[in-house]
Amino acid sequence: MKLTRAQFKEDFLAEIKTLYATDLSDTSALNQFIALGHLVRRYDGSNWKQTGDRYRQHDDKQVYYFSIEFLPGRLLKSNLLNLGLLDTVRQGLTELGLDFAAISAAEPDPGLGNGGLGRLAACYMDSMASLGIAGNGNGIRYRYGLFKQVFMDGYQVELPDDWLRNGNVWEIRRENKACLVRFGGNVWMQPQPDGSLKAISENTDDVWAVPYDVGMVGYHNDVTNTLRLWSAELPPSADNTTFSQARRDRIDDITKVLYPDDSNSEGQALRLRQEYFFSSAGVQSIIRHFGLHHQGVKELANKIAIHINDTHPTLVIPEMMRLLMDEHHCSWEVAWALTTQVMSYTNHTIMQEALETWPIEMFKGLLPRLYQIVAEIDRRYRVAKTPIFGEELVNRTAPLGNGQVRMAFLAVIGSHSVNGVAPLHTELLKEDVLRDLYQVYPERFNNKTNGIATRRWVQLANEPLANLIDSKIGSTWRQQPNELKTLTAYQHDAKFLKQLMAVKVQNKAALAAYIKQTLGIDIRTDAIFDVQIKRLHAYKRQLLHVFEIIREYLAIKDQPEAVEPARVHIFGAKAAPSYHYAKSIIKLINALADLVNHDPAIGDRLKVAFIPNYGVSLGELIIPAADVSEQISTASKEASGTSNMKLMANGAVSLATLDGANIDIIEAAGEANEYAFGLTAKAVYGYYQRGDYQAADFYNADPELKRILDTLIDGTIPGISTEGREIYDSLLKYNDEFFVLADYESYVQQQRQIAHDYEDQTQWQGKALANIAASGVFSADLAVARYSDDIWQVPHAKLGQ
Ligand code: Z2T
Repeated sequence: MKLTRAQFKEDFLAEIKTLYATDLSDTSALNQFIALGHLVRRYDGSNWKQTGDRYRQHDDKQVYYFSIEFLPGRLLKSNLLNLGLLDTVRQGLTELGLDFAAISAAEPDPGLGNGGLGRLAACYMDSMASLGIAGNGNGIRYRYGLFKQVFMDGYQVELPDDWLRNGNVWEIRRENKACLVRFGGNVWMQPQPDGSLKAISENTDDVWAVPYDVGMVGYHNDVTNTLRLWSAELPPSADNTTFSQARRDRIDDITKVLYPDDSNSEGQALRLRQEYFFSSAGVQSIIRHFGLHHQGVKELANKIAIHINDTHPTLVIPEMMRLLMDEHHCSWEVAWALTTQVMSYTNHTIMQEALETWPIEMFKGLLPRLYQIVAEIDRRYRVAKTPIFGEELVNRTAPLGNGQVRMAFLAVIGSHSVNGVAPLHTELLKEDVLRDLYQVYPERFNNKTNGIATRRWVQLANEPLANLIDSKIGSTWRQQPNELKTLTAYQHDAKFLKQLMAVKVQNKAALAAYIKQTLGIDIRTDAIFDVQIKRLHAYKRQLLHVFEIIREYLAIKDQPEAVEPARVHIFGAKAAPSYHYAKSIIKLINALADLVNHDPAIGDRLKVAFIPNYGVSLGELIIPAADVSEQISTASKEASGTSNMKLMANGAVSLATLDGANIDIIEAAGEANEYAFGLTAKAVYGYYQRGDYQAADFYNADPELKRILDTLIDGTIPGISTEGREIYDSLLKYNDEFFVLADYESYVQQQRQIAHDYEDQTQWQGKALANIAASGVFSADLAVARYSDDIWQVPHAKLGQ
């Protein structure tokens, strides 16, 4: 939109006056942020309304992206950017003597997700709006986001994330769009005059679902879509006498806090309540909105696509069946045909412990009507498929089995599409986790490689790089990410590579300042910034990275005179509060950091910085400063990864196993520009099949590795007597479930190569450039366009090839 600086300043000062009834000089950065937020809302208000009006007028097919997590990050800068107001506002504020960076840092970062899955949902919301797709998000407005992580004595301590303390400027509470979600009670089938049966629910525990809408602003296209987050409240009619305190608490608890588990399912009833709560409220509001503009239900599948982001929203399937049958008088057959045409499902992991199942007894008690419907889906599936595939396969794949409701199977059976998030992952779904269902529904399986919001992760997070790119290839890459490819023309342009290096050093200085301020560690900007940022998980193998640090430490101690480039190892990682082993690794890293950072013999040649409370905002600071991107999961375990893509787009080279999207990154940027190592997924599966992995063999065969492992238990690293032993035992006594020892040698070899290659900065920056240039293919815009074409069948803005 058009806005002069003078007009903006006038608007801003008026907003401050209205909101705070005081002078600008008397307001905090938070006050200023809130005033700016209000202003942005006002500037965007007509776009948001008109987008909804236009969708209604044109009767556009709507996509609903259901996700139990959304990690949008701070919205001020990205909304300003997308509205075309960033420079005007930044300059205007500067002219008012204000600090724009401090104001945007005052915005709380909504931590409504654990990691990749939640961030992916947010990237896709951005792309849907930017491609003009009628895309809506549907999720939960958690009162508390993912815990805030602090370290005490090197241990992780979790503090509540009270992110709504000062309200949320971006949301609109729409109680007029609220609906009731029913739990528990009992169901009986009431005979109807026409001879049919109607399900009647009684004595239910009713919860009032209130939506809070947040605008998702498209990039320079006047589109603002809606992310709808549901909050659980007491139904308005309920007074103190009819609702016990226990029942009030039960309602309050539903949307109180995000479960802090990444790739793990705890199986608690409250989580099932959360899942049904936002699935039911979402489907009810979709059907209500649809009903306003359409006569029959027949059009439903032409006008609505519902996407199930992992299994958490799978209950949308039986919930839609319930609504169509119980409230809109559809037959089972009609309801089922519509439901399966509407639904599509993305799987995000092959880790067995993350596959959701619910005990039938729990499910039945909490959701009696839904249970009847799931049981009928199960019955019909068995009847239809047993003659073709036999009883055994059908038993293995039916929605009900072993006393459990199996959510992934229900999701596949109730959808027309199921996708993995990288080619290897999709192949493993077909061969392993979902192989039996792949026999039944081969045509439903497809791959959609993940993507990232390049505008947030490069344009906003790394403005110096974005400007440098503009100076060479113009600025249309911001909408046409494939144009980044043309940067390869500068692969051997020494002047350009120097500029690229200067950008990196500038970003490193910003991160170094933060590390100095928060951790008190001095780091050199000419050091290799070796970065691993992701949830703490055994399969992600932060431990392998630790072994490299110990190796470097011992090498300097052994040979103080050897010259190697300085290194900084940077970690960001939260551990699930109940994940004991992950917490031990955190303690190990912090203890090692203590040892290394304070050893005078080491000086500034090696530093370890474990930055607490990693999340979207810290990612925006760390990623632009990275030289090396550690993507070192055991091959086959990381479905895709997305930090790998963000780091690549910012010119880090990948030190990577052949896992998830690493494989595709290596192919896109060229092998010569990455550092691949380790067992292939095939080799890992080979070990499983033969059952002949012997971790101790690697320990015994390699004296350097043995010495490193021994530091865990011999007192070399102070303060880890319990954790060191536990980790040591996980490798040798329990045979190293994630093949850390098997991959050690090839990993270290690549680390040595990196140290060597980094010395030649021209060559090194050439690799960085190759990564930036190849990163366009991992843009979320392209990923969302593929979902739109292949799965949702909705139109979108054109993207060049
Ligand atoms: C999650 O972030 C991911 C998978 C999950 O499986 C759960 C969560 Cl919270 C249930 C991650 C994958 O681990 C990662 O490889 C992938 O890139 C990301 O989802 C987005 O697809």
